[in-house]
Amino acid sequence: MITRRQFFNASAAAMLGAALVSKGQAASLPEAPIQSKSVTQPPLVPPNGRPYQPVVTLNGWTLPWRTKNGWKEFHLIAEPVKREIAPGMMANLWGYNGQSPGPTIECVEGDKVRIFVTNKLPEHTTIHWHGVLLPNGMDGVGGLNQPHIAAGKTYVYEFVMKNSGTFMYHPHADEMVQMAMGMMGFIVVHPKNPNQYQVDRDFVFLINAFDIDPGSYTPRVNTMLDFNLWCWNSRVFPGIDPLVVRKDDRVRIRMGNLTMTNHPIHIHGHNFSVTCTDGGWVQKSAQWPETTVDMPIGALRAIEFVADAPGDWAFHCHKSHHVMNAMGHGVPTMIGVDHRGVAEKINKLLPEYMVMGERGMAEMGEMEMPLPDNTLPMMSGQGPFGPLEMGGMFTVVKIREGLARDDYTDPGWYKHPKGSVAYEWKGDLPAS
Ligand SMILES: [Cu+2]
Repeated sequence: MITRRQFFNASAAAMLGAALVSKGQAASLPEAPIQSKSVTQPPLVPPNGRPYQPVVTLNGWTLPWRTKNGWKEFHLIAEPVKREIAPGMMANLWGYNGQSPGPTIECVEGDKVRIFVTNKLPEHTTIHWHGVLLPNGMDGVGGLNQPHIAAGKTYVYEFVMKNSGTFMYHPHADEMVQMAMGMMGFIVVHPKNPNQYQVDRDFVFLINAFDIDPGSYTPRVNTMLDFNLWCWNSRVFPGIDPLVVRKDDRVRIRMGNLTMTNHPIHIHGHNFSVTCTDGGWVQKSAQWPETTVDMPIGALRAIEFVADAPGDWAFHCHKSHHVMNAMGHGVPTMIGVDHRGVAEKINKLLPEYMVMGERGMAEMGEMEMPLPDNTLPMMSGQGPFGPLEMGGMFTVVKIREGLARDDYTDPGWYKHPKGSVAYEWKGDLPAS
C-alpha cells in the first residue's frame, strides 16, 4: 500500500493538472485518471465540496473529480484492461480507467454530478447507475433510455444525487458479455450531514465471478453458472487485501453482488446488522443481529459492527466452493478407496502419477504442485500456523489496538496472548 500522503499528493497534482487544462480550454473534458495497480489505495479525502468520511475500496480506488460551475465532473473510460486476479495470474478484462472493477464514485447527497463516459471498447456500451433515483433519460439502458455509446464516442450523464446510500454502476448494453468481462464499479453517496450514519472505517467491494480456463487469459463470456474464479473486486484469495481495523472502531462493509448466484457472506468473532441496501438506509427498529448476510443477485448490502475483539478474523463467502480457485469438478471422490498397488502399476506407464484424495483433499493445500501457466492453486495461502487451504472469496479482518485513525497498513499476523490458542492434548488418549 502507498501512504495516504503519497496518494493525496498524487491526486492533488492530478486535480491541479485538470484544473489548469480546464482554464485554458473551457469546453475540455475532465481528466480521466488511470489506475495501473490492483492494491487497495488509501481513502480519497475530498479536496472540495461538503466534507465526508471517505470509503476504502478493497483492491481498488476512488475516482478524483473536478468541480465546474457547481457540478462535480467525473470522467470514466470504458476500455480493455489487464487485471491481476492474484499474484501469478493475469486476466484480460474490460473495465474502466485501467482496472476492473472501475474506480469508486463518491459524492454527497444533493451533489449535481456530470459523468463523462468515453467508450474505448471494440463495441458499443452504456452505463446504468444501479439504485440511483434519477431522470429516466439518464438511466442508461441502451435502446430504451438513450442511444448506445458507439465505440470511440463520449456521452454525458447529468443528474442530482437525491439520496445518500450504497449503489453501483454497470453497462446495460451487451450486458452478459460486458459484465462477464468485468465492467462494473461502486457508487457511494455520503449524507449531507457527516454525523448522520457515521462510522470510523467504511469498506466497499463488488462481488464478481469469472470463468477463465487455466492457461488462458480471457473469460468465457457465455458461462451461466459454472464460474471458476469467485472474486471480490476481480481478486481472489490470497490476492484480496485484508480489512485493517482499529479496535473499537465502528466498521461498515458495503458489498454489491453482480454474479449469477447469491453469496452468504460471513464474519467470524463479531455480529453485525444490515444498515443499508440499494433501496436506502434501514431503520434501527428494523435491524437484527446476524453473522451471515445473504447477498442476493443484483443487490447491495451494507453491514455494520463494532470491532471489539482483536485478532485475525476470517471474512468469507459461506458457499464452500466459492472459497476455492479454479478446480476440476470431474474428479471422482477417492475417500475410502483402497488403491494399494494401483499407483505402482500406473507408475510403470506414467512415472509422475500419484494417488491423491483417499484421505480427503487437505494435502492439496500443502503441496506445491506444478500448475499450467496463468492459473492459481485450488486452495492456497500461508498463515502463521500453516496452510490456509482457501481461495476465492476469502480475506481477513485484522483488528488491532493502537492503530492511527487513518492507518490501513497491513499489521502482519495477530500475535495471540499467551495461553489463548487451541492446543494439543498431551495426556492419555481414549482407546479407539
Ligand atoms: Cu459465494
